[in-house]
Amino acid sequence: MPYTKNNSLKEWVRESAKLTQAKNIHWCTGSEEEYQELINLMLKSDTLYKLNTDEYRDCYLHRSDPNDVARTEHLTFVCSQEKDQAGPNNNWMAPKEARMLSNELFAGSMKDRTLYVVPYCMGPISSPYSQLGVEITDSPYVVINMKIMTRMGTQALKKIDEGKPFVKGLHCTGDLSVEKRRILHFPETGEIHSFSSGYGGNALLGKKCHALRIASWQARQGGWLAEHMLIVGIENPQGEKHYVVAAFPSACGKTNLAMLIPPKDYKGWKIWTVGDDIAWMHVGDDGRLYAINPEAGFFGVVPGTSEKTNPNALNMIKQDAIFTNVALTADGAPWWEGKTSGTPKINWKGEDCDTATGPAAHPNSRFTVSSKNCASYDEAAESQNGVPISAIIFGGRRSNLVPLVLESKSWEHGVLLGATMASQTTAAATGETGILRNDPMAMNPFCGYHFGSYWEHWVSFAKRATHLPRIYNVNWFRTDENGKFIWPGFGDNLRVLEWILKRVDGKAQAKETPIGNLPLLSDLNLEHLDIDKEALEKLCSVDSGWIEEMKNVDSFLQKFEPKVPKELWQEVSKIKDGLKA
Ligand code: OXD
Ligand code: MN
Repeated sequence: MPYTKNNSLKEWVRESAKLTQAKNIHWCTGSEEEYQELINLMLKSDTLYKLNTDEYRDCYLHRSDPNDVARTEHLTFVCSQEKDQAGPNNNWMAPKEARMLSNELFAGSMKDRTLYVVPYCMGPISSPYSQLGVEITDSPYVVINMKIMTRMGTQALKKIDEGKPFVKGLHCTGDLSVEKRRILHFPETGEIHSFSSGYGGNALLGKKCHALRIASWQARQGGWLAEHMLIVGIENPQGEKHYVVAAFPSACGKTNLAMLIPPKDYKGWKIWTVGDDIAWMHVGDDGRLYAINPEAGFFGVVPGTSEKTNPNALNMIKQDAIFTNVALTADGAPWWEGKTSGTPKINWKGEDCDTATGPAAHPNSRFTVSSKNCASYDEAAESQNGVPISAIIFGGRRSNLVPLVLESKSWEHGVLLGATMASQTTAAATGETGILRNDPMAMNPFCGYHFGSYWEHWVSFAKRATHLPRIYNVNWFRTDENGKFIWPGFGDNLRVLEWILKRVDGKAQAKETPIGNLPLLSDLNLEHLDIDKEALEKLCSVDSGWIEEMKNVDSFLQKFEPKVPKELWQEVSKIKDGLKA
């Protein structure tokens, strides 16, 4: 065992090796040589394939077990001391019972396998807002992905050796059976136990398990926010730059929005990408909210990525990327639905492709790539203090009712907008897709505690910060009577962001309505946009369905009583009164 001054780490690695009966222990350094050695090991064992090197430099494909391709929310538990703390939004298991089950599952589970110790840092290595963790895993796939997604290895271990606290994550691939699969979180002690899945959201423990479920719990204690949000900088031709954060449920376009290419008529505008999935926000000395991205890479959904939807992503995955569950062309290039070149020959399961029997690439196939590969990467992603936030955006996938953009009237009203978000389900989690479900702040699968207390925490920022950002709700997904999207989306979403920033700077008007402030079409830049003005008018007005919607809001919030903050009920009453009037 290498020298680590941290006795708690030493002891935990020793205990875990004993429990799992691992054959070897490998302490990860995070070096390039180590990455290459693990790649070679996986190539040899046929768990990784090298892609066409002319088009894709140093890129690889991994295929998952077909029943392990997405997050499994029904097998994910928050094991807090009190059931009530986990809330109705989480599955709960008593910590004692969870530890007993975990001991049974992990006993002897790494026999004949190497146990990798993966020290990592979430956030810039020297930032006071970053956090450390160590993942123990038997999966080389997890190690190479953690190397891309986090600041992994010696640099993180050095901080842990200095005595800094760290989250302990124990992961084992097991036999990948769903019966034995459990993703257990112990928020009070900062521990995660994940068994029988190799899928990113279940197995790369720095991501959803640490940076959202455990971190959201810690953020409540520490007076900060851990959110499922992208962070993007928008610079106008005058050189003025604003950062916004935006929460959307999984697979609803966060990656596309984080690195969008401005439309052709937006000459001189620039987009800067800080993060595409998670934001940790704190109040700065000046009373503003600042955000850091705890991650160092993107674990993005591949299908749909094209020259039209996300040219930056299309380019950034042409080198040093790991693909999971995409299809292959005859010449060994990756292929996915939405890719405009090539033809699939082998599907994501490794079988001859027959698109009549299903998609060639899995709908939740992914790329893993360093943030620095992205042409719009912002150096500010390394800033120790993070970036100042001018607006917070919530958005869901709603085919009707919810307008293109809505501005909240106050912080509390904005928290209600986030708390009552709903969205159609996607392939990022197992289960039926396209079902409308409530997804407050896009945190339904990720908030590590009771939503009532979480909203109370959000509301409390009205007292913690003097210069809070304005809150907005957007919906790119409204469809017309033929089921066609009304708003073009992708790069054109900058038109909506521009309106938001004009509002922030006091340079645009708004229509005040009971549900919030809506844009005047004259304030939206619609030049060169081929869009039906009548449909757009509808998209920017109050739909008659809102009276019914407020009944749904009511019954949804009731589920979290008695912990719903009174401020949210007051906002509900104001909207209902306004709609009646
Ligand atoms: C993700 C997710 O992988 O939200 O980011 O599922
Ligand atoms: Mn996500």
